[in-house]
Amino acid sequence: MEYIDLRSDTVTRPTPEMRAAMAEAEVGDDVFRDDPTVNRLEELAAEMLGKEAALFVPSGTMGNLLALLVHCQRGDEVIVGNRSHIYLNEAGGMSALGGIQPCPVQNQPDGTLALEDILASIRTEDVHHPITRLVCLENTQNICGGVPLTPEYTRQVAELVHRNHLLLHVDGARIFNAAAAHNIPARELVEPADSVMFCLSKGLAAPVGSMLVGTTRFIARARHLRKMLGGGMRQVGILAAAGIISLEKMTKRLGEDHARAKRMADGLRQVKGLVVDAGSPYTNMVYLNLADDVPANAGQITETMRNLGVLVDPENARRFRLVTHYWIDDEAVEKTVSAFAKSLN
Ligand code: TLP
Repeated sequence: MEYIDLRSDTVTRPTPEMRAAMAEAEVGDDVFRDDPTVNRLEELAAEMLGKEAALFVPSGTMGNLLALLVHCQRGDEVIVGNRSHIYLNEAGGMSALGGIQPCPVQNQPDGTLALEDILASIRTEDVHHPITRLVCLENTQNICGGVPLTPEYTRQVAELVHRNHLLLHVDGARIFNAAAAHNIPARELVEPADSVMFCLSKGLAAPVGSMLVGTTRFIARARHLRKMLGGGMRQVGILAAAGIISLEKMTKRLGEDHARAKRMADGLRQVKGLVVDAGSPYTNMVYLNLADDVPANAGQITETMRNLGVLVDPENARRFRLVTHYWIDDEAVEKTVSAFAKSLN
């Protein structure tokens, strides 16, 4: 059965155009910097994000880890959202591999960290204290609803951060979704950030890979650390070829995913037994709960949905996240709404 797969935008398979480009990609040994396709992807990424240089990395998790390892020393502290991917879903890499300590600050419902909370979390100079080195923002903020942070907010955080001699890293796994939501170029969203990670392998539909961008000096150090972590890759132009299509073409169509998420949410609001989050969706994620009077739990509904050909991701016993992407068309939106209606009645 061909499933409608809403578990994540990470499930996107490469497009036929990507597969053709991958088959024909000009390649070389990227550890020698000899792969022309990787070099082109890195130049394009740096240009689109308005930074000096970029590095192709196997995953978003590795990209974020590299940023933390470059910016921080062992024993340093990083201010992160308590609902951020870096804090919750990266296997504790910063502590395990970098000796870096997270300082979690509450994510507000709109995905931001309150400026006063950031300020209050910066350690004072004291022989007892760790040194605060870095603040991380996530844009779009996944767990808060796929909500896009604004360029104004990011600028305010950057001002606070830089005034206090800290650095700002943006986990921009879905930064192009944020850019599409605000209808501005991605570079405007990250202009004051010292480093940014974004993913090619999510809504941009590449099979593998993320990009880390920043200054030339930052990227040179990240390249060294990528090798240390075992992430130096060879004829990886095969993958970069898909990434170039992600950047040149797929970034321009994300609004379609957002419109479909909106239609899906509108449809699901009509289904008795479902409570779609107020305001959802902001981008390509619909978050919803089972109403209190529904006896089934999210696991059981997930199973029924699977039997009806729709894969969904239960967040907990009562909650779902549905993510639209390149392979979700209008028909899939309608089928999803009717599968939920059948599952609940
Ligand atoms: N997110 C995945 C899962 O890991 C939860 C998803 O389905 O949303 N930053 C953010 C904000 C992310 O959402 C993700 C992946 C990453 C980083 C990590 O990227 P990968 O999976 O490439 O390591």
